[in-house]
Amino acid sequence: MHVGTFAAILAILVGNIAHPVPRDDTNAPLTDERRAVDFLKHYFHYNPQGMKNDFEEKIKEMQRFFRLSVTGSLNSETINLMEKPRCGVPDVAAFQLLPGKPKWTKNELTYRFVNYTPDLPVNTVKRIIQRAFNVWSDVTPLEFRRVNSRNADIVIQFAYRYHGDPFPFDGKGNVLAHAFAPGSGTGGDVHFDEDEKWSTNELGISLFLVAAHELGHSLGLDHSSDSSALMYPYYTYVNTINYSLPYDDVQGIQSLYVMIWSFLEKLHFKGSPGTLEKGNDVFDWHGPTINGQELLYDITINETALIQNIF
Ligand SMILES: [Ca+2]
Ligand SMILES: [Zn+2]
Ligand SMILES: [Zn+2]
Repeated sequence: MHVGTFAAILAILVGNIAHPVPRDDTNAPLTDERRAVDFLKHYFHYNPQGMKNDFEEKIKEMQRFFRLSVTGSLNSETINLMEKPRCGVPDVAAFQLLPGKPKWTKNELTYRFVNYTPDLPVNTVKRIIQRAFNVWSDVTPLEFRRVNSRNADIVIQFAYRYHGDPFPFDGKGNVLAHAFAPGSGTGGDVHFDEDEKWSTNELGISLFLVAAHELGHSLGLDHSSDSSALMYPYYTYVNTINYSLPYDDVQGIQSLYVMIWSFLEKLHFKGSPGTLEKGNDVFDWHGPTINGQELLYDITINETALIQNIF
């Protein structure tokens, strides 16, 4: 793209700041249907020219995903949800038909900051992001280390509007952040919309909650339709003091990175079930007991039951 074209697009966007949904390139106010088409294209891979992608069917798919009443029509419940603050990552992944999910093949990952939000002190941002990483490292074998080198696995950036990838931010509200699935290049990277007011509490947008959600994508998780899950696409403030990762997310991340494997390997060496301490974590393994064709393992981490039939 020529620099001139880029500057022209930027000028159009800046001129459109008053419009809540600036993805459109005309000055006409968006009708609900136009807005819904944009929404479905971005989040549900709706292709208006496609053979099977009937608009009504896509609305139904969206309503099913969010557990709304499935009417296929643009009722107020559906329109309201489309306009709430949320993550910019699609709800239905483009690579859904490919076998397997992208995940990191090493347990020690590095991250670096490109910049910091002016909304909070630098040390507060560092501490919040570290806490957001801890949410995931607490329940997996993953470990995260902040580095300054350019080739960090996860690159964290605060940006306005166009910022070098095909997913420009949209000004204050609606899209808050996005992240890329594990991989090289931009894989794992997290971008926050600097037009949001980032905060440590319910005034503004909680940087901790959004960061923890986005890092879920960085590690390979998709969106969940469980509205209590951290990986639910829409933002809801919950108290972040002593934050505990919801069960849906624990299950999700442990289906990708199973702490149990290294634990069981060690126990198999010893040839018997038992207890193992790793850092502050206490693993307990009993079994197997036989249930039909299945071998059941009774496993707890810090006295929380985790997985039973893992083989
Ligand atoms: Ca935004
Ligand atoms: Zn998301
Ligand atoms: Zn981006």
